[in-house]
Amino acid sequence: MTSSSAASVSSALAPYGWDDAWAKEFAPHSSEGLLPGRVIRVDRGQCDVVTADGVLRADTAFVTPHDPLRVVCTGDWVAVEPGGNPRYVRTCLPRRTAFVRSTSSKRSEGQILAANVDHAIVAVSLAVELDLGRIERFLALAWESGAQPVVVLSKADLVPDAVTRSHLVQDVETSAPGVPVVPVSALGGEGLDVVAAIVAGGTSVLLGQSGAGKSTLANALLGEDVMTVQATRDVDGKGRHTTTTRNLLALPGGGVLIDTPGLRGVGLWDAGTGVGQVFSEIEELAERCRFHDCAHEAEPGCAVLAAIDSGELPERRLASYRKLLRENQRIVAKTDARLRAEIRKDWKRKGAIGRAAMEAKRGPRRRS
Ligand SMILES: Nc1nc2c(ncn2[C@@H]2O[C@H](COP(=O)(O)OP(=O)(O)OP(=O)(O)O)[C@@H](O)[C@H]2O)c(=O)[nH]1
Ligand SMILES: [Mg+2]
Ligand SMILES: [Zn+2]
Repeated sequence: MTSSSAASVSSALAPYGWDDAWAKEFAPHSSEGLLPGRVIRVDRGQCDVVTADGVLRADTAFVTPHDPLRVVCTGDWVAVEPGGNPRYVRTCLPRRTAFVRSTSSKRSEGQILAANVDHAIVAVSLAVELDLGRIERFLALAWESGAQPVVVLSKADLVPDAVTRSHLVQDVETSAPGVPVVPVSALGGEGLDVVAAIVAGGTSVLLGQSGAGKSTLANALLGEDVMTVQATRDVDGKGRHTTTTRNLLALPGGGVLIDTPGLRGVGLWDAGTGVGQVFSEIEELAERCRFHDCAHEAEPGCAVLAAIDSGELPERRLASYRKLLRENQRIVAKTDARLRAEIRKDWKRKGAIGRAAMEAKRGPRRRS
């Protein structure tokens, strides 16, 4: 039996998230003699791919065309050549989900930060003042990725006062409908069990600013110091951009974790749906406005303004919603609609397959 037999592939790669659906997706490449593997790190045109034959270094020139969103990324499932110098990645399997932000460059290209993730964990340090607008921005991209967003409020040991802490958690919860908000101390151990339970299922990516404690949390979940950690700067508490590559790690308790370098900022990239999900309570209120095209400015019968008046909806939320909608419209106007649609097709496909399966069960619905 060769090491590329189905059984050995599955036992070697299952800890990295390999399942029947990936096996099926990979089947045509298997008959070409290629090896399946998951990208655990990418740097400068090369990547490390975990396969049934161990971790192989491979060149991505074959699958890296001009489109930055097609670039092989940590978390991708790929088909690699069994040998060769250099050895090449030949194909990247269609993504189920992908976390994309726009680069800070003027051209606002999309940049993919992680592929095939089930949970997008936004790490926010409790050691510095909360920036709810930034959390909302991260969450818009997280929802848009197709993954379930989670907020981890890190360094909870630095806020020992229970009342203060619960106010902070509440503020974030108000800004994150439908998102679990978990205070965690990687050093003290608090909340780690909750995060461990979340990450045990599927693939999770840790995102956030430098110094938020992502790698410290990754090490705590791994039970050993794999990732390098560095103290934040004394002057302003900012991180030192310690982690420089995106690293995929298999967790001892099951599940896969991607640790990423700290982000200075995240720009929205075609995240209209995500913005709607971050502000779902406003979109629900808007359905009750008297006019269906209500701009919630001064219209009579506006349910959104009424909710602000009654104190149910913080005014900051509406302002933030508007700001992110405007930013998203600017980005969408600048990028090529056809390209966006084509890229989306890949990672929305999983959802489409799920829907098709459901329809097959229920019987087809009337076509419009
Ligand atoms: N008090 C306390 N400090 C923590 C905790 N988690 C992380 N830190 C500290 O925060 C600093 C930065 O931690 P890192 O894990 O390197 O942060 P990071 O988010 O990975 O940073 P980058 O790799 O630069 O993006 C280190 O000094 C950690 O010891 C925590 O739970 N409590
Ligand atoms: Mg780090
Ligand atoms: Zn209104």
